[in-house]
Amino acid sequence: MNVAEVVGRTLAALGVDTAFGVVGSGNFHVTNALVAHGARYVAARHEGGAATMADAYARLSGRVGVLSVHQGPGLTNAMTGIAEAAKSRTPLIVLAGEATEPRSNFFVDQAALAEAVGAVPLRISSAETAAADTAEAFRVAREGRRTVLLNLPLEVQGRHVPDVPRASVAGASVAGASGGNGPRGVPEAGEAARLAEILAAARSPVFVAGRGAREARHELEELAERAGALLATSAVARGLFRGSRWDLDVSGGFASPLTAELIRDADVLVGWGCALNMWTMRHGTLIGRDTTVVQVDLEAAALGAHRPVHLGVTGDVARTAREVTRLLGDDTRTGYRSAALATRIAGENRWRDVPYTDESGDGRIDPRTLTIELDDLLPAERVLSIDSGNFMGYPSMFLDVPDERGFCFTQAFQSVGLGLATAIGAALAQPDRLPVAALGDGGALMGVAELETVVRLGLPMVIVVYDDDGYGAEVHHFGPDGHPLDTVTFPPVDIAAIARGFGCEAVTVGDRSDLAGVARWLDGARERPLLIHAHVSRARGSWWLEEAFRGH
Ligand SMILES: Cc1ncc(C[n+]2csc(CCOP(=O)(O)OP(=O)(O)O)c2C)c(N)n1
Ligand SMILES: [Mg+2]
Repeated sequence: MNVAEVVGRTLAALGVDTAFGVVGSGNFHVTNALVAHGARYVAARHEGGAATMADAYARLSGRVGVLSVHQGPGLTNAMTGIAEAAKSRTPLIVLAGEATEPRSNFFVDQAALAEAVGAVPLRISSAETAAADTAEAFRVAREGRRTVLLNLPLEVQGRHVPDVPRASVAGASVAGASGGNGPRGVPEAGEAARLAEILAAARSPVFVAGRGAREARHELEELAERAGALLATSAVARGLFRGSRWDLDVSGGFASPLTAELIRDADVLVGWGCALNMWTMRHGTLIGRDTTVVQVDLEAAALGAHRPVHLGVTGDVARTAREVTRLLGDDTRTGYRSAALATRIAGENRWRDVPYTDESGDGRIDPRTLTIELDDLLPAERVLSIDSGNFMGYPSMFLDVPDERGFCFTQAFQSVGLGLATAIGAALAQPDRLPVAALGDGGALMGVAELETVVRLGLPMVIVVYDDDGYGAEVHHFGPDGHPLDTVTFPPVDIAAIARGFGCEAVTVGDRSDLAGVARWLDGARERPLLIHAHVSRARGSWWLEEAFRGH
């Protein structure tokens, strides 16, 4: 057995069940070894797509993701997706062939590339250490929640490895591959006691749960019940409290007027595994002047990193919530939870409950109307993935999701073009749900190669393209000041025809009645993916866009 085979075998033994990539000579053998030992390999059409598929798959399956790329350009093509994964602390292993000879065309400093985007560079250094190096990469990815570049030098890959007993390949157990977020941090007693005191005295507490709280719904709901707290999430944790009467949905730029009002009126705001960054807190405007702000995070360095907090608690979210619940005792406080407020939340909290004037006309549908109609048409058991752009607030907030595994938001790097690949990874991680991708025309055309992947995999996906013939984000940002817009506007493209060329079904939507074609597809066998090419009204920018540009 050679080194490449040992790497593939070791990862499969550690529980890796799916790998994404584009195969060239430098990752051919390692990819085949993964397959030979039971993993599924998903071929993408561009490494950028493959990286984001692996990222989304990891996020929605709770497993360590694996990406396999050729040395040099295979890796550079994947860099945007790797940066997104690294910023999101996705446990991901990037297997890359590596040309170590500087005269090679494929040579580039791969370790430096990884470091530049916050990924951890590691290398298979010898035949003797191949299994241990691989297990270490897996450990760093899973336990440290890091994106790891595991370089496979070409001259090492083919070396013979004296047979390694199977038991020694794994530095971690197979079951660990589907485990949670890694080490479980116990909060320091004084910090937990202080948080209990603050909550015991709170009149209107709100919890905001972020990525680090996605495994802790139960614990947070119990504590919120004792404290009388309302529940919100950051965008990446959207859906976590779905079904609760006290669920406010997303805090931040996407928050509905009622959600924003209730968060602003909180006397205590607790961020759980949540950065409390400019997005989630709308540049701080969601924090009232007298609000006591608390942050709970596994990593001490995260506390107060984005804004000052009155109390920082270093600890695992579930553990900390359990401990604070115990300290609060059996009393249940009313806090923020009045019957009148429950009625308001039920009737006013969703964006679709907010009245608006439909601006459809001249062959263009109002994106709000389009999305509300789709919310009614599409089955509730869905997994929703969103690209970046002016349009993104509409699907993010008007399309409901069943829970936090029904929403995939690859926006830490704010890159356009990741949406379709995100939807593919999400679909494979949640195969029992209808995958829905929401894209702008810019993002759709940037990532269009992966339509072939959707068709080839037989995914029953609905792809909604909000087409305004341009980069709406830029048009609405610069247009009002009279700047020329020729660099950000484009002639119409028949995206429906392009989709049919790839083997999708497609409907073109210019007004509400065209959505009958969507209903027909849903009632049919759904054998081919459906692309909905919607010409959307473009007279104004979306409500959250101005917010976004304040962060530039
Ligand atoms: C990779 C990348 N390139 C450029 C940008 C800058 N950018 C932000 S939004 C946007 C427009 C995207 O257009 P589209 O997908 O059609 O969405 P729209 O804004 O029109 O709704 C661009 C180019 C970016 N964020 N990421
Ligand atoms: Mg556009």
